[in-house]
Amino acid sequence: MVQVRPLKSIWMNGRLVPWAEANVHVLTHGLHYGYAIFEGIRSNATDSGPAIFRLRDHIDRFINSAKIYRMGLPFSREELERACVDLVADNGIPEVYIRPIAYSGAGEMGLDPTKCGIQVAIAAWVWGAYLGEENLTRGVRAMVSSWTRIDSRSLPPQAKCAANYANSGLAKMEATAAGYDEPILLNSVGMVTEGPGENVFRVKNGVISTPPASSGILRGITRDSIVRIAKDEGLAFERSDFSREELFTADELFFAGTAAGITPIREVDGRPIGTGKYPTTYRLQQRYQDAIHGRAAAYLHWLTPVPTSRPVRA
Ligand code: PPE
Repeated sequence: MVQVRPLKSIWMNGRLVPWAEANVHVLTHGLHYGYAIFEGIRSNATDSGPAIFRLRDHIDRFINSAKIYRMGLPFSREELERACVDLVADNGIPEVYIRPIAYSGAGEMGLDPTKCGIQVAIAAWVWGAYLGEENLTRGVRAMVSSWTRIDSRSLPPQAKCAANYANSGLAKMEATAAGYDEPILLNSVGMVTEGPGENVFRVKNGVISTPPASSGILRGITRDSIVRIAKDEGLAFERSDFSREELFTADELFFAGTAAGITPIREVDGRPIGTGKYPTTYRLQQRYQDAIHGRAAAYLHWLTPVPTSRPVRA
């Protein structure tokens, strides 16, 4: 958990407002019923200034989440993209986590959100490694959760809806209360899905695998980037379901997400994973770092530069 340090501004419904003024009413509909969709994006420092990683893909996913929830977004894709760029530029810090959120606003209570206006806000803050800086090399200790991951029949996991994170939160609290760093959730037929805020990857006999979208996961943009990088590196990759015991017998396991980056998993349910060395994980981690920091020509098209008129602080 990281204390959020206030920055300068937050984008709310079309304009930048001072950080302290970006408030909502306690009767905000989305707060009561979880009717909010959001994104998590990162801006990173590169040699030619700050750049937002895969902005278009994140905004596209945001728009898809809105579609799934019948939310009419009052802003276009281009307006939302520009808002993210303006927000990073205005706050003057190159390395920030960007959080667009759309939610049903105050006005009517009751379960039908279509009577409430849709509000859109975008905030940014400084967020280091989600699962701990030291765990980027050491790896986290995970446990398989007793909570079943939500699925498309109840809460569609492919929509990044706030309500999904109540399920994630139950699993996360269970894991931390039991002395672990992070849970891994299984679906209703017992196959591995994902972490509470990251996708899961396995390496076995030189083959990298990750559960398919049909297992009931968020289609991660980091996940997609890893698939592309693995291909480019000539590594064998497949989308395939795997079970709990296949976690235990993996050579390497790792979590992947915008906030978490690529974080090795060193233990599951008290069983050490592989030999405790993560050559494939580190190799992907290195290439991913190169990609997000503009050091890999092949992935420069994933970056949206943020124009800065003034010197920026790291
Ligand atoms: N699964 C879930 C459930 C998930 O929340 C995320 C992102 C991912 C997979 C990975 O998706 P992507 O970031 O596109 O590679 N989780 C966000 C953190 C949520 C939080 O606020 O906590 C994130 O990484 O931004």
